This record gives sequence, structure tokens and C-alpha cells, in this order.
Amino acid sequence: MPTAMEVFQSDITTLQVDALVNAANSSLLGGGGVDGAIHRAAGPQLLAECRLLKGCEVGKAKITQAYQLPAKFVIHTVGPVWRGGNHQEAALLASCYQESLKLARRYRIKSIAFPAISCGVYGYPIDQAAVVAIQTVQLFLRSWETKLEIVYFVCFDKLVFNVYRKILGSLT
Ligand code: AR6
Repeated sequence: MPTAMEVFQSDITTLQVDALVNAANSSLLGGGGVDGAIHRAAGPQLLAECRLLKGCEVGKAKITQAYQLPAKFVIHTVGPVWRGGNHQEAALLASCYQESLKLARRYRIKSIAFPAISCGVYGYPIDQAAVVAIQTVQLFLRSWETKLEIVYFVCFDKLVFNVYRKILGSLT
């Protein structure tokens, strides 16, 4: 069975999936946006485990437990800050999705939910970021055998949801 990809408008912290992806910063010690929401919902044990990880580079990913969240794991990845598009932003953003999916594969994860990494505070234009997100996930799933049954792209607002839906629709 091929892995399904679905777009969802929701607060990612409410989802009962094997893994949630967090759009973190390189300290992994929390912040605003989706990172803040995940830490608030998971509780202080998440921050305690994150402290042991000693940070994370842009484009890389690290995994923790999910504590009070309904998910089983949190995969923390650090997206690039948008600096006009000529600073490896697309490659680094693609790497966030690849490295998160590599961890999902290693942990035999069946369902994973991605937020729109870098599209908030980090300023990545959503229409470009959504193409990178969807194409990278699609390529990974074609290239590697995984236990993944479903990949969710979770959009907080309608605008982001509509962009993803249009791009996914144009591919199928
Ligand atoms: N569920 C799903 N998506 C959300 C949620 C939520 N609860 N909250 C926000 N979003 P951002 P970034 C969307 O700023 O751009 C943090 O301070 C949001 O609408 O969370 O990668 C970190 O610590 C947007 O579309 O992440 C870093 O310092 C998307 O998630 C920095 O922000 C990403 O927005 C990372 O910035």
C-alpha cells in the first residue's frame, strides 16, 4: 500500500499520531509558534529531555518522547530562516523533511504530522515551502521502504491549508 499524504487544518498538538514534527530552533529549548504549543501541551518533561540533546543544526532532526501529548514521539527539526532564497533555504528545508522521515523510518513510525516548517517566524514563503515539503516527502516515500501509512501536513490557518491543498491536488 502506498503511503497516503493528507492536508489537515488543525492544531498539531491535538493529533493522535505516532510522531509530531516540531519546527524548533537550534537550541531545542522551546520558543513561540508551534514549538511553544508543543512544549506547553507536552509538559516540562519534554524540555528536560530536550536539554540532554545539546541542540540541533539547521536541516537536521532529533527525536524525543511526547509526554502529555496524544502522540508517541516528537521529532524536532530546525528549519532555515528565509533570507531571500539564495542561502540554501530550499535544500535546508528539504533536509528537515528528509531527516525527520529518516527518524520515522528508524523508529518504525506509521503516522507522522508535519507543520509548515519555517513558514511562521522564520518567514519562508508558504507557496514555495509547500512545494518543497510535498515533493521531498513524495520522493522519500518513493525511494525508501518505510512503515509509514500516512503523512499529514497540518496547517494552522486556512491560507496555508489552501496552498497545500492546491499543490497536492495538482500532483494527483
Ligand atoms: N499547530 C500547527 N501549526 C502551527 C501551530 C500549531 N499549534 N502553531 C503555529 N503553527 P512557526 P518557524 C504554524 O513560527 O517559522 C519558534 O519560536 C504556523 O502558522 O511555529 O519554523 C521556534 O522556537 C506556521 O505556518 O515556526 C523557532 O525559533 C508554521 O506552524 C521559530 O519559531 C510554522 O511557524 C521557528 O520558526
